[in-house]
Amino acid sequence: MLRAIYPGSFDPVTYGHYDIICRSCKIVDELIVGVLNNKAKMPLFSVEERVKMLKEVTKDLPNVRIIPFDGLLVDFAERMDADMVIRGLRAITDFEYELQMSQTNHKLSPNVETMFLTTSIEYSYLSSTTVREIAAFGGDVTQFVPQAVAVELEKKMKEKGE
Ligand code: COD
Repeated sequence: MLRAIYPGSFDPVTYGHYDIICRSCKIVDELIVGVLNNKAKMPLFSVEERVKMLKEVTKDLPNVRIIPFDGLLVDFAERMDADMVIRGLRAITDFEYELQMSQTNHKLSPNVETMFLTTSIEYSYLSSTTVREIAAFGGDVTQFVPQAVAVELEKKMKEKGE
């Protein structure tokens, strides 16, 4: 039984994240999408909202679970009895941060291995930050995020008066 954690902020989940989720859940028996609850990062969506969107988007993937976490990723991985952490790699700009993170996590807990999946070409430019910015200026985000997320983004921007 191979269990992996795919951790992130997912603020909000994009087609880039969804692509990594779909590809990962074919490799492992169980994929836990770990949603960071870090209020210091001042996310646009609360952790509950991000979890709800991820559950909606992954509802047809039977071996995927969505679980919020706070604190250290290695502690979460241990609690979940995970065999590895999966991360997505877009461009060389991701590499330095990801390398540092995987090596730090490995130092903190030698049991935690990180596996990288490279982005699919069609999503290599895509990030939650860009999506939030497009939505804030009233742009169409439907080619970047699933429909359910686009609806929540529109609601959120109206709430914020943007
Ligand atoms: N294509 C492919 N992959 C993508 C795409 C895309 N278009 N967009 C994003 N991704 C990948 C990212 O590279 C990442 O692997 C994953 O999807 C999630 O991305 P984000 O941006 O939602 O999440 P991050 O990078 O902000 O998540 C950071 C963590 C929450 C994992 C990290 O901060 C953490 O582990 N925090 C807990 C505290 C801790 O343990 N700190 C010590 C770690 S060194």
